[in-house]
Order: sequence, then structure tokens, then C-alpha cells
Amino acid sequence: MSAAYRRIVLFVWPVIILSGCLSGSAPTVSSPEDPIPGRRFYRQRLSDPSTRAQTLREGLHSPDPLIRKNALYETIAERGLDGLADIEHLTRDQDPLVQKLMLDYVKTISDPQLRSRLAQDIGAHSADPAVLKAVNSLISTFNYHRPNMRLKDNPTWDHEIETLQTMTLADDTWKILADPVENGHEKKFFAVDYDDRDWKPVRVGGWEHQGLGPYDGVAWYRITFTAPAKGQANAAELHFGAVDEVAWVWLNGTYVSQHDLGADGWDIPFALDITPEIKWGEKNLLVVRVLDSAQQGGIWKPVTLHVLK
Ligand SMILES: [Ca+2]
Repeated sequence: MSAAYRRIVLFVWPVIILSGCLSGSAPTVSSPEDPIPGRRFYRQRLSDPSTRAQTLREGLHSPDPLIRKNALYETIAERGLDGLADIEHLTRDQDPLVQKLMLDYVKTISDPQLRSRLAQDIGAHSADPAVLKAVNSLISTFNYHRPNMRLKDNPTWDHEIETLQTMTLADDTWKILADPVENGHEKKFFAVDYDDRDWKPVRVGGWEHQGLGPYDGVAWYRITFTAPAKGQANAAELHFGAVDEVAWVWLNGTYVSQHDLGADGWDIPFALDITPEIKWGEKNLLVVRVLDSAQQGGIWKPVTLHVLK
């Protein structure tokens, strides 16, 4: 190390640490305008065994994402799971490169609860589609599937089925919320007592033109409607004109069934028996979780209640 360089280091480093302390953040060695000197300085200190450990710890808090990423990489390589306490804050990092590396690390954790918690934390702080997708595949707890039998398919039903009444659900009282992290089921978006006052109003039709933009992914719909009195009815069905693409349906908090033909199901009508779940003559809550993988998405044709005898 030259005398001149040593003087620079001796002068700069305390200032860096001091400014970091004063600002309440970690020491900074680079400016956002020109990160190169900071990176060079970081590498030099890293190559010196006497400053390496300290440099790594500081690098994990650097404002420069490349330095954070490098420090994360080196810390994982050297200490593996023992370094978790030093790197755990990076689950909240805003930089996709750091997020992806952190996710690779989280995948190696064998404790499922810890793995899931860290992955969820990364997902909650990321807007990067690739990161969100990887997080989802790592933590997915969505496992809703239930067969559904309509009255017309019931082999023990021997009467002719008559439609007593049909009622199209109001077009203008739906509400929607995008669920890019795909944990709406864990937040119980389908529950009757879930508070949806912050959800956006939405009409039947593609969600692209209704404030969600070119969003591909999961979104949830909620609507309440008043069912007619039971009268002579033997069954109730919900007829969906079309949902682009996959739909999972809850009524009054109970999971009913799904329409899952993959992307091919986007324009195919479907009907579900809701006889066990409907509340005759009362308010009912219908919740639909929609997955759209490409282009237009959402409930784009009307939903109609059919009362059958
Ligand atoms: Ca679509």
C-alpha cells in the first residue's frame, strides 16, 4: 500500500464510518453517482485478511447493490447457514439481484417454517416478477380442490329439473384486489368477516381496463347478493359466463369448487352447484379467486344464480 493511498484510507474511512453513524445508516463507501471508487475500495479492503471480515459485514449494509450482492455471496460461501443473523436483513432488500441470491440461499434452509418465513419476506419486498414467481413456488400453500356435482349430474335424481328463477348478479357491485404474492387465501380473502373496504370497485369485463393495467397473475373478486326465498327450490347453481382463465369459488366463506382448464378455460362457461352453501332469502357472499397467465384476465361475462326444482 503506497503512503499516499494509506493516507487516503486513513482519512476517508473514519469519515465514512462517522457519516454512516450520523445518518443512522451503515457506513457508505460509494456515491450513487459514481459507485466505481467505492467498489474498488471495497475490493481492496476485502483482499486484505486483516480487514476482510469487517469489510464483509459492512458490505452487507452498503448502499451499492453490487457490493451488497458480493458481500452476501462471500458470506454465504464462507459461513453458510451460520451467517444468517448477519444477512437476514437482506430479505427486505429492494434490489432484484440481491433478492434472487437471497432466495437461492433460502432454498437451502431445511427448516420449512424458517424457509417459508424468509421467502415470504423476500416476496413482500419485491416487485420483480421472476422473484415473486420463485417465492410462490417455494412457499405455495394454495391447495384448494373440491369436486362439484350439479343436480343434472346426480345419478340418484329422478325428477325432471325445472328452472324456477334466474338472477344475474349486479354488474356494478363487484370488488377486486390483485394478489401478486398469491397469499390471499392465507389472509382469508374468502372469509365472510374479511374487511374489503379498500378493494377497488370493478365491473364484469377484463380487469386490464379497470385499473389493474396489464397485470397477469392472481386477483380476487368479492360480491354480496341477496338470494330469493327457498320456496319450492331443490337446488341452486351459479352459472359463470366466462372467467379468464382459472377460477376458484367460495360462497359464504366455504370453498365450493373450481373451474380449472388452464389457460384454455378463459372463454368456457361453467356452472357450480351451491345448494349446501347458499343462504336462501339472505345476503350471500361470493368470492372468486382468478388466475390469469396472459393477456386479458378476470370475470368478463356475467354470473347468474339459477334456482332449480
Ligand atoms: Ca388471459
